[in-house]
Amino acid sequence: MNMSRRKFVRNTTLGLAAGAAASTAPAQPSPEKGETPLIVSTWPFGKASNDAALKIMLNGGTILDAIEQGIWVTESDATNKSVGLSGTPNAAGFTQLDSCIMYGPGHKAGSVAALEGIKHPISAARRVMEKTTHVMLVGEGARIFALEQGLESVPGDNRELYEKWRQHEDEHKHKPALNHDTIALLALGSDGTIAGGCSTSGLGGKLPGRVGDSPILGSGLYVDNEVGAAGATGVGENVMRYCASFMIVEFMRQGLAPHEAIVKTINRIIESEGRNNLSINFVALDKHGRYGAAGTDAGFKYSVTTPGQSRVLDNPGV
Ligand code: SD4
Repeated sequence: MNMSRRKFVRNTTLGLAAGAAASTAPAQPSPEKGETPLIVSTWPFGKASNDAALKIMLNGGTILDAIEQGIWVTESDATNKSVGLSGTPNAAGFTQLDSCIMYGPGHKAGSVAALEGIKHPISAARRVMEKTTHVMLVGEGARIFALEQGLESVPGDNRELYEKWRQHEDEHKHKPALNHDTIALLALGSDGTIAGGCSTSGLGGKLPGRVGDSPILGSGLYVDNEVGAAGATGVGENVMRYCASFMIVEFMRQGLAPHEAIVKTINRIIESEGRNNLSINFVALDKHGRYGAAGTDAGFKYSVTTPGQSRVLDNPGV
């Protein structure tokens, strides 16, 4: 395809999608004009990670450094009870972490699950991708690998935090969004490269060994360099049974704008489940620099950052 035709196709696609998105999601900001780098992440706490990631990219760092070090910010935040070692422990009183990273070129990925005592699971996931021939390591094997890689480790458990969580367990059960908040962070570089990362301590009080959607490629995160990327937050069991991030990217491949692709995916899951109290929320961006988000949790918010602005946006709903 020559340059002018490519431009025409792109502009036409943007125009059609912009119109359709506006009719289904009035709260959604109109698609940006492809400003890059573009970073989109889940929840308001994602903004600090986005800002760190953008800084790295603007200073000539790689998109993978941006993803990894951006997520470090949230993993290091001791006030965050759902990402990193400060995350709410499992039913045995230990915080087990799930994380993955995907790099568009070459469709590369690394992942760790049920990882204990490692400060930056996103770094463990990146090392799996870059230093091994495997894609996913779990449990003690993942921990030993991370230690061998020289990653920072922290001993001990979070029993005190677990006891506090137990006292409010019922309340959390009725408000699932309070119970868990993963960071899924997606980036589009100015050269068209797409990458993403995901990190979480998962559901508070989960059974030891329980793995959620976040480290499962295609569920908590999916990247396709020709199309875009999507990431999830919410009840992993309701995401991973549908490969929801993969589904969103595939709908974008068919021509839907990110928000439309998310809404279509959520509605398919709602229809299949016969209920909408699923606590499933997604962010997505595409190759053109458009982004979107939506979820079943009214309180879900997301963060969008470009060189022009960095902001937290409301869930436009489904
Ligand atoms: C999980 N999806 O472990 C994660 C938790 C989460 O917002 O995203 N919370 O199921």
